[in-house]
Amino acid sequence: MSVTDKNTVSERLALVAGLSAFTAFLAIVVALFSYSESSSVAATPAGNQVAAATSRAPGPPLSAAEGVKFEPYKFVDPTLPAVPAGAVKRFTVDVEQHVTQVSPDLAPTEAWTYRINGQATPGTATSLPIVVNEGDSVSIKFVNGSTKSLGVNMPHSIDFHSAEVAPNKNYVDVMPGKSIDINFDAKHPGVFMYHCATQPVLMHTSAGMMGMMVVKPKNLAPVDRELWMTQEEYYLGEPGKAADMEKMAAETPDVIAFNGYANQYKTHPITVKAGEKIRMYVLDAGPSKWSAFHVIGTVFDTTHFEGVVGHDSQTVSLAPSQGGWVEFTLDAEGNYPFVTHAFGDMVKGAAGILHTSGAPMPAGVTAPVASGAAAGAKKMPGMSGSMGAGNTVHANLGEMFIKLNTASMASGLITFDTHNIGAVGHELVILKTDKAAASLGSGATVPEAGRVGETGDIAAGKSKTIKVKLASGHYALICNIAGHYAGGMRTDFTVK
Ligand SMILES: [Cu+2]
Repeated sequence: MSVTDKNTVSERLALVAGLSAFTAFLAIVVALFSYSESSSVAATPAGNQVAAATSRAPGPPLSAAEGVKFEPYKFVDPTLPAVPAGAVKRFTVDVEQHVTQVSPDLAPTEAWTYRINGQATPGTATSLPIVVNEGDSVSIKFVNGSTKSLGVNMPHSIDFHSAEVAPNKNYVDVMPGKSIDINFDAKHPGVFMYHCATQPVLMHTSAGMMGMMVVKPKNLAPVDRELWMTQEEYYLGEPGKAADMEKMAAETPDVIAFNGYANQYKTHPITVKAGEKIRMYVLDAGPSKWSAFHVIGTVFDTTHFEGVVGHDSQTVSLAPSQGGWVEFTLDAEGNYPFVTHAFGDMVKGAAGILHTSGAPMPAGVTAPVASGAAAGAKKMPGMSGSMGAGNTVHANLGEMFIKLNTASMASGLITFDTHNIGAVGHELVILKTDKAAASLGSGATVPEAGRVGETGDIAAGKSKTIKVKLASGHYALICNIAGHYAGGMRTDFTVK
C-alpha cells in the first residue's frame, strides 16, 4: 500500500469506525506526521527508490551547506496585520536579498523578498501581507533596496493584482537603490497577489518575491481571530545560491510551504480558542502549483474567493495567484491540521496545526529545530544552538496567554524557547513558589518572590531562548508587564 493510500484509508477508517471526534483527529494528526516523516526519507540516500519513484531531484540536504552562512529560522506570526491609520494607506515596500533555509533538513537558499513598512521575515522566504479596506486610496513607495546592506544586485518591480493601473507605467523594472511611486484606489475587495514582474518572472516569484494584499470589503463582520496563510513553492539550487531555474520550469519544487518555511505551524502550532469564529485569508502564490486548502476536523461555514461566496465547504480550490478567505469554528478542544489536500504537495511542507488553548499540544511537537546549525556555519546573534529534545520547553506568549508545550519536565538544565506571537511586548518570568500561578496577587504587577530566571522583554514577533537550572518543585511562569499577569499571562509548571 502506498503512503498516500495508507493516509487516506486511515482517515476514512477513523471516521467510518465512528470513533470519538478526538480520537479521529488524533489519528489524522498521527497519520500526517508519519506521512511527512516518510517523505523526508525521500531526501536521503536510503530513500533513493522513493526519490526515483517521484522522479524529482531532492533539494541539497543541510549537510551539503558546510561553510554557508544563513539566517536562523524565525516564527512568522500568522495574525493578519491591521489596516494602517490615515485617509491614505501608505506602504513602503523594500527588497532584500538574503540567505535562509525554507525547510529545516534542507540546505539554505538565496531568497529575494519584500519588506513591508520595514517589517521583514528573516529566516524564511516569505513576504508579509499588505492590508487595506475597500475604497481606500493606496500609496505605495516601492524601493529596490533602500540600503546596501539589503544586498540587492539586480532590477526588481512590483505588480499589484488589486490595482487598476497601467502596467507599462507602474510595473516597471527599478534599478537597485532606486524607487517608484504607485498610487491606486482599492476598488475591489478580496485577497490579491502582489509579485515581482521582472523577467524572468518565474525566477523572481520563485525566489520569494510575492505576497498577499487583502482588501477588506465594506461591512465585513468582525470575527474573533484573523489569520493569513500564503502557500508558495521553493526550488533549491546550490546551497546558499539562487533558486534552480530548471526545477521551476519542470514544476518540481523541493519545498511547498505556508508563510515561507516548511511545516512551521506543525512544529509551532497556532493557538486559537475552541468555539471562536476564525477567518483565514489564504493565497496560493504558486508560482505554479494549485492549492486545495482544507482544515481537518471542521467544515468552512462560508468561503469568499474571487468574488464568489460559498458555504458548507470542505476544501477550496485555488489556482496560482488566487486568494480569498474561509470562516469556521473549531467546536471541540483539539489539534486541527490544515493542509493543501493535494497530498503530494502537502508532504513537501504545506501543513500546519491549529491548536485550541484547552487541548494538550499534539504528540510529536518538539522544540523548534535549531536552524543555522550546518557544520562550519557561523552562529548568528539570537540563534538557538543545538537543543536536546528532552530538556526544552516551547513557550508561546500572546494577548493574554502563556502556552507551553508541556506543563512539566525533569529537573536539570531546562531550555525555555520563548516566542512572542502577540502584537505587543511580553516576557517570561520563572518563579519558584508553592502558590498557584493564578493566586500571586491582584495588582498591575505581582511580587517576583522566588524568581529564578527571566527572558527580559521580547518585542512582538521576536523570540528568546534562556537556559535555567531548575530543581524539582512547583513554579509559576508569568509575564509581569503591567496588566499582563491579571489579563491571564500566567501558568503553572512542575519540575519532577
Ligand atoms: Cu524581482
